[in-house]
Amino acid sequence: MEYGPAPEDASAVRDWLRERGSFGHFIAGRFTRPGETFASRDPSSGEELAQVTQGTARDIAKAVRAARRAQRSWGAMPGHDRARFLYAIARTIQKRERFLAVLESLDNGKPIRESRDIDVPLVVRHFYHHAGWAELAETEFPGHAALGVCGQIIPWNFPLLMLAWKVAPALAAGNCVVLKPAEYTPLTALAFAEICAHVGLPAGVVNIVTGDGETGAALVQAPVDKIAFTGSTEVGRGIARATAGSGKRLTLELGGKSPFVVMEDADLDAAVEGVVEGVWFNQGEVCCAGSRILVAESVAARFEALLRARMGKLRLGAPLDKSTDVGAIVDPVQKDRILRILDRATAAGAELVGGAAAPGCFIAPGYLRNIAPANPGMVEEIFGPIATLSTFRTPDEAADLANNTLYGLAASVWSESATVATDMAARIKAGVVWVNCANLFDAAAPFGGLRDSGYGREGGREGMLDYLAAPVAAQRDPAPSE
Ligand code: TXE
Repeated sequence: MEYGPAPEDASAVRDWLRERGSFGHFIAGRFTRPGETFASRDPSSGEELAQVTQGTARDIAKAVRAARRAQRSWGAMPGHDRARFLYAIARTIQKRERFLAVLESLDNGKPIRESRDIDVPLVVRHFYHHAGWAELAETEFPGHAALGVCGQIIPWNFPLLMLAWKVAPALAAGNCVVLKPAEYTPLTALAFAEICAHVGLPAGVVNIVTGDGETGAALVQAPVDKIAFTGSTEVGRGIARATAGSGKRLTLELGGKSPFVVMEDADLDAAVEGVVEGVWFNQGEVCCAGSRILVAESVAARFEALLRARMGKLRLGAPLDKSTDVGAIVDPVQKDRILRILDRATAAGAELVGGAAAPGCFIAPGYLRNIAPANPGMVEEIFGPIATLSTFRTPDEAADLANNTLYGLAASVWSESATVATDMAARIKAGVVWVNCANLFDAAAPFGGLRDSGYGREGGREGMLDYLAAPVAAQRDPAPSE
């Protein structure tokens, strides 16, 4: 298979951007005229890609009204008719896979191999999967109704995939949406808006309003029936406070500091490959990154030697270069944030191996060793290509260290013994635990966190239930005689 975009793919994206130049919002099935705009840039070069409109509270109100109008007929439509639109969206994305992958890598900085082989195929899979749920809506969820209008706020690390995780189940369940993409990466959401128009999705079912945190805050305040948020724990907490007592349904997918536990009997070569996928994938900008590596002391020296050798082979480079393993950090602000945490971690005594900053938005993969449990590098979500490496002597100690965090999003356990692996997996408090793998996702497998990592699930049946109101009978308290 030939990797990397052919030159004409990148030029098709550049032509598309040049033709549009400046984007308005997508409301009621059409693009509005651009208002006050800001630039979306290629983080690897700093080049401006397009101007995008900063959404105001009025824009949000207009989008919510459009969604409300559309929801009456969308929610009343038989599930198999809604499914036809979801299938059409999936097929169109599939046809435009290369275009969307290049656009995503330009806007976000991620390697083209990842956007093309992971992000966009998972997006397609998500829409196909939820077309299936739409087909089955009446039989699988009898008596359930759509919630109504859902406000959705997404981050910049997997822009189109996070859109798919939110939009597909909402639509399958009969809701209409107002989605706000992250300010660093709005472009694939705007391309998605064109796809909605192209497949003839009824006007107002999907509305996209671009902008920053202020636009997001306006959406949280708007008269919607649900807010679905993925982003930082700090903003998530603020949204929980802002929606408390409002009757709005809320799901939050927040940060993580997930343990990556290498037991004494693990296949160390496989575990090292797991680190590449679990920590250095997507520049480490992954909420469920297995960023705290905990390794059995008896094999730690061998594991670290293998890890260091593998790390040295990773290629830091231009996102559109087919041989790049680690691309650009999404924005200079995020790069500074990562470097500040690393400074505090080393000032507190940790030793940084690799992890050098390079000009532009680049940081080489690395890890922190000799790191104390209370070191900021061990406690805070770094959200960059830097892991921590520490050791344990017994499985009890491993479980204690794994759970020594306020987060609870994911974990990864490595062992050649099914018993050892599943015993450890059961002791870790996390929404998902992978055994002998890391960062594997599927549309049918619900994903979501515990504790400070948030609540609610995305994907599969549980994900659908988070976009449906319980049947009226189930909402009633049973009478004492029942
Ligand atoms: O996130 P924000 P930032 C973590 C990660 C990262 C840190 C900061 O540790 O380093 O957060 O990233 C919108 N009301 N994650 O500052 O601000 C914002 O416009 C409503 C983990 O970029 O949370 C964007 O669309 N919305 C994470 C989205 O929230 C608001 C992914 C996320 O941005 C808002 C991203 C407000 N008051 C960052 N303020 C994950 N779980 O995957 C901002 N937003």
